[in-house]
Amino acid sequence: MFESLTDRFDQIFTRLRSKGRLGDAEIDAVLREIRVALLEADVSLEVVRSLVEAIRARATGAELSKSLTPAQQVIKIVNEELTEVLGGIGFRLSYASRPPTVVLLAGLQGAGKTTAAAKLARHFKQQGRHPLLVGADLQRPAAVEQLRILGRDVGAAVFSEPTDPVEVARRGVAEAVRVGRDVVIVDSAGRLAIDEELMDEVRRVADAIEPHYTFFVVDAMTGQDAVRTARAFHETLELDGVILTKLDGDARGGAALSVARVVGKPIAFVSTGERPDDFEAFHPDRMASRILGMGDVLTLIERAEREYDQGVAEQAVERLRAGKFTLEDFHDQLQQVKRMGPLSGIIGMLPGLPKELRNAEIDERDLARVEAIIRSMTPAERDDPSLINGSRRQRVALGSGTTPSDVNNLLRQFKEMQKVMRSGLMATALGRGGGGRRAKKKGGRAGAPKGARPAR
Ligand SMILES: Nc1nc2c(ncn2[C@@H]2O[C@H](COP(=O)(O)OP(=O)(O)O)[C@@H](O)[C@H]2O)c(=O)[nH]1
Ligand SMILES: [Mg+2]
Repeated sequence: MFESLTDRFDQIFTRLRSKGRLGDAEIDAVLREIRVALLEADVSLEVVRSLVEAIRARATGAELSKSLTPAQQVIKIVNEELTEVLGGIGFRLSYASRPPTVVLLAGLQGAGKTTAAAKLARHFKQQGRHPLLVGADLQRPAAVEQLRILGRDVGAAVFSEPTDPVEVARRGVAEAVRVGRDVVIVDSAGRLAIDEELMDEVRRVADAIEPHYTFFVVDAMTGQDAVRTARAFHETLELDGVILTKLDGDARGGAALSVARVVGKPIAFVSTGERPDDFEAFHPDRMASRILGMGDVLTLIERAEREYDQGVAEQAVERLRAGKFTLEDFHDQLQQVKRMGPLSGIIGMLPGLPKELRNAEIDERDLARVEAIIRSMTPAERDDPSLINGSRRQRVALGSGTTPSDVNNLLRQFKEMQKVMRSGLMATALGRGGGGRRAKKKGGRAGAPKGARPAR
């Protein structure tokens, strides 16, 4: 969602690098450009001001390093200040010494609280905890039902009863104690706009259960409204962090850059879609370098570790080594990559990509076409594509809704790929740093289910 901002910084930094020395005039010019870029991205004015001033103070000060060029120094300062705006060292949750750890979600209606509650439950489960979801949104009859459905999806128990929100929250916590659940996530009611009644209700819920963590859930697509809402909730509740939702939307992203600063608490989690696993812990430093076009390799690696099935990966490496990598294996690998989310998102995390590539429209349908073609082949054909003659090609094309020349293209590309692999280069590379060894380190849990990585 920060693409346009990333492009702007890319331009600014490219110009900057072409300059040898940076005098006051050059620095002024750069700061002006940064200011415009941030404002255009919808970052709130006060945040832009404080950010630009912080950069100015350091860039014109005596903070000089011999090992960096002037341009690199400015980039480093911008990176660090942007990290600061996004919440500095970030959010760390420590579990209560006397369980349960109580978490309260607050925010406007439609912000994504109920969805985030279920995603949080899943997150805690991945960390080996036993969460209880508490449905304290009694405004809409369907709200508790929605929570129950989402809770079932992520395999978390849900508690609610048709009394009143404060009572439900209190009894939810008591229920967790009774049945030995170590995390309680309370989903509260929202309104379409801030009003006294709403604020009063969440305040009473918070007073009753004294949560260890109160998260403000906010829709990143609401722009400057998000900043106003954040301020109102900040004044009412003692917030501990922000959950930014709908980062998959095509907003300019400025609100995301403003909210943490406004409430003085870090962004703790971000939600990037409607699926339960479109949810990530937020790392200000990583996001800053992503915005500045410097990539986010750490997140990419983490996601790969989470989504990649070790068993499948190891098998592929073995088959590569043995020179037996078939279309069937290729198909399996495609499935794995797909689990990591849309390709465009993955590309955005790679460092140092030229702008054209970063912004290339990746057509996920190409991938779907390749899959369809492979699926339309018989196992024998997947194993040995040389079987595919004219009539078989016709059949595969028909079965996959493609053309014989699509089928041909895929087969040709696959042959090229196999050639590279047979040369042994890829197999050794993968064998050395790839899945095999890593899996052994983890106690050889080959085929461990998705999400089975140890808690961080
Ligand atoms: N695209 C997208 N939709 C989301 C995200 N989070 C929530 N939603 C959707 O936003 C709508 C409102 O979410 P809900 O959790 O019911 O909001 P609540 O009123 O705050 O509880 C639902 O349709 C969700 O599926 C997200 O990160 N991305
Ligand atoms: Mg809700």
